[in-house]
Amino acid sequence: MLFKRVLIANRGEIALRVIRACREMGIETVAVFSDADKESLHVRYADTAVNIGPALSRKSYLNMDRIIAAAKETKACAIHPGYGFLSENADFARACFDNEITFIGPSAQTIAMAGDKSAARQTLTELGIPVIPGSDDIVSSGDGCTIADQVGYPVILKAAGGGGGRGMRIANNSGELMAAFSIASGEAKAAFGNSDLYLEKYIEKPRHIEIQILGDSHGNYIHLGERECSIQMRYQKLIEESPSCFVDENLRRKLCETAIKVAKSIQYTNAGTMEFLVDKDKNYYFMEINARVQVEHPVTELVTGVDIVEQQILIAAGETLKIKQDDIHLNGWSMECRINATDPSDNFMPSPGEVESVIFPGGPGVRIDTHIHDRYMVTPFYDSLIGKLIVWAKDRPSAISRMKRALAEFEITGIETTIGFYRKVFENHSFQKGDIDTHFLDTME
Ligand code: MV4
Repeated sequence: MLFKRVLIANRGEIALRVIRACREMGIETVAVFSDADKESLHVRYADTAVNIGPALSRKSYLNMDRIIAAAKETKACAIHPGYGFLSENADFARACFDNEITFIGPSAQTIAMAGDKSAARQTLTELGIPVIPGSDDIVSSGDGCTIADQVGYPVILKAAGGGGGRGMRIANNSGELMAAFSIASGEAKAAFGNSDLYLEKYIEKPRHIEIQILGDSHGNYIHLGERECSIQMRYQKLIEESPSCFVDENLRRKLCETAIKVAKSIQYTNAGTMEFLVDKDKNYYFMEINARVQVEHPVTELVTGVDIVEQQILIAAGETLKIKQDDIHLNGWSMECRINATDPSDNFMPSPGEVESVIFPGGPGVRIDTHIHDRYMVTPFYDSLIGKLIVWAKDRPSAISRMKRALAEFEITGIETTIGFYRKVFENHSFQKGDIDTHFLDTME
């Protein structure tokens, strides 16, 4: 039996995305909201809404007890966590389970395994899955030098306690490595309260390519092809597309087989993403698992025709995947621009304030996922993502033309956004040729 009522433990565009899926499936919805989001669309669109506390995330959207209590009060039988907030929190998944509420995501155990990079690396190496050559565990500067000599310079130090690029340091020789150790461990200690470091061979100018998978609770797995996510700044993705023009049939088969192998090895259920770094010679290395629905999921939806959020709900309800691998064909090309309330002329600093007016693009092949509207107040409390512009067309050149057309129609007044910046990116010849890697924006003029 499908769920009667689902609580959405999130806000913004992803809360709307989940509410829309539920509504189409005939499932009632419960929104939760902070004091800052009283007027938000997710509150209006849901059948019921519960205030869960002050604006600060820690006191509302991250407050497990308040959210579980809201689910019980409203008799919601399942919770969709969206992305961010509690979406990859094993304790929250377990708290749901303990309260007989279905968490729409992987099990608490699987989330914990996905988050334990050292354990994951060990398991995956044993399975013959390519991981970046390096230390299997945290290293001292002495062992680090030995391993660096084995894998060859340049190498990169990464904080064991964190992610998102903080505490990372590159070294081109043993002298630099010694200095990098003391800087990186200090940074790691300050940022994550843990000075432990890993060492890896540094992959120069890699592409970030990820595979979307679905796994049900009966051991069935399918993949939905890749997403190219190399266009990023300071580890924040800005533009994503599917498929990737760098991925040929051979590489796609290998990446997708590997992704499913990883998923099976940790009995991954629900929608998930396996992230890879791919070097210029098409060597690929597994990096990490994203145990949630991702911001960029729409590009996969538009080329596969699969509603990923609907699939998450069906899988969580215990249904068997009805889609078979042979049903999946990557059709055409999709691209997404993340619309952020940030100022490109001021180092992409957050630029909260009131949206005075907004005019959305439309027409053939254009999808907008957003919670903003005229007079919407962008507060400084949450992520600066205020919407996503997604296009579909028959091939990459047509998708680029369509995105340019949509960006030209898009107008937001009252706050700074990334729209104008994307107009420049889509005029860039290297970008148009698909000649991109994770450092593309560092050097784009
Ligand atoms: C790397 C790498 C090159 N070589 N590891 C950045 C965030 C963190 N999750 C992993 N990151 C990287 N790890 C090795 N051995 C380059 C990056 C990297 C990157 C990765 C994914 C997406 C964007 C990136 C931008 C710069 C660097």
